[in-house]
Amino acid sequence: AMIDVRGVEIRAGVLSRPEQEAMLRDVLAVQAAAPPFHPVTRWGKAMSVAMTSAGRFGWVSDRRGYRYEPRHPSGVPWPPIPDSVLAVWRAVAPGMREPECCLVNLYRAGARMGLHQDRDEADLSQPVVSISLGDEALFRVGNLERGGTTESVWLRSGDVAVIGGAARLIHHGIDRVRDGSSDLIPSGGRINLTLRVVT
Ligand code: MD3
Ligand code: FE
Repeated sequence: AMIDVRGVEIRAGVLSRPEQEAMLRDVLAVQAAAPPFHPVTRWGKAMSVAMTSAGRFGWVSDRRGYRYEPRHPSGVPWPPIPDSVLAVWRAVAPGMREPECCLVNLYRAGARMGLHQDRDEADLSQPVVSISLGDEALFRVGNLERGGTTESVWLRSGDVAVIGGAARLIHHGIDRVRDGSSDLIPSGGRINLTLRVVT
């Protein structure tokens, strides 16, 4: 089933359990090569979500601000985006450029992501594709401008969201994660993958 929340297309249950398990193995290999870290904002506060990336570019933040970088903070290049993940992009974003970044967001109990826009990418005609694995998360969608009303929806393991067109610059965030709601990830928690064209 597909639901549309203010232009954010959420395709529920796209990935089968075996597909989720295979993707999780690939994402754990990415994490082994590029260990997750808690980015620090310009104001010196560590984010509650741990992050790493795969692809030509990864997203980093520190006291200098946030940006895309070709290397993990350790100096190693980011590992390639797994084929299992690329296959989802190609299926839901046909005719688009190939993704250059797969941002891996790791939510343990209590982690959240405040309302924000994704606008660090040079080509905003390219969509963002999001894949949820593990525990359910309460996703909030706002408006193109700051403020106003919001709508919330639960994202579940195996759901894929496609954000393009006018919705590309909408405010969005994750309010909370329902601890223990999925048994996909043995250590618990939630993993969200976002695929983006960066340049
Ligand atoms: C709507 N991640 O990494 S994914 C992010 O679940 C981010 O980790 C959230 O927001 C997460 O930037 C939400 C769904 C999503 C991703 C990108 C979007 C929704 C979006 C970009 C524009 C509008
Ligand atoms: Fe975002």
